Amino acid sequence: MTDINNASAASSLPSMKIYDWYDGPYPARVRIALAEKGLLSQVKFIPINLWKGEHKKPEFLAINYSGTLPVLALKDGTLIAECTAITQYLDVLDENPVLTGVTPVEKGVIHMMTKRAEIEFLDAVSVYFHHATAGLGPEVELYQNAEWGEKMREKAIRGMHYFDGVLRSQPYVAGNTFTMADIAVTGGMIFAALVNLAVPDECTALKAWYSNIQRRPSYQQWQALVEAGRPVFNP
Ligand code: GTS
Repeated sequence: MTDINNASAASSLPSMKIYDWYDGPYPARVRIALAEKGLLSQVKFIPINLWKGEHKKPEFLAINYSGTLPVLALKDGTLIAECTAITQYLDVLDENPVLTGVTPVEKGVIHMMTKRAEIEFLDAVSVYFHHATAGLGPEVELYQNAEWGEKMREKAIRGMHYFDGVLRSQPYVAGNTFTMADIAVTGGMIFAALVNLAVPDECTALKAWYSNIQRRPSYQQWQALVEAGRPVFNP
């Protein structure tokens, strides 16, 4: 039987499109946020093939000047890029923010830790991937600086140690509850696994925290979406 209250709540939500790539670590941040908010069914995902460099083509640059995924497109034509901005938008849609904080202090700390997760960890892994490995391949990686990439690999490992230290004294990255900052560190862990950047053995608090995160329904829904989105190759 249809739950009338839920049906009307769902129909009052904007219909959304998200340009992303099925197993991308940054796209994972938004997909996990959508799952946490129970909004996955409100979104149509439009695949932009990173490996073919579709994100650097003029058609996509017109959608996001930065040439990165994900991008949220609303029915009225508004385009929102940047995982943090997209998550902030999604979190307040139902006037029940559970990921980005309610009080001024919560909002400030969560934003700080999210940014720190990007600067010290996730973005560093990304630069390592694009500069010190084959990255997306020679057709897409038009400029590489391996030395810079290696420096960013070291930075990412330092970032793992930093978050390990944070998680030794509190259960989640921004304090006592799961927030957008945990999702940002999760993006770093997903990217690190993709590029075989191992978490140092001594980072036991980070590893324990990640095991917890991987048990959350939102992470498991993300994994299921990755499997469902994996392109089928016909040899
Ligand atoms: N600051 C951006 C954000 O937070 O959204 C970074 C986004 C980003 O780098 N996205 C990756 C990308 O577009 C997607 S993925 O690597 O996680 O799949 N990378 C392509 C490139 O050429 O940098």
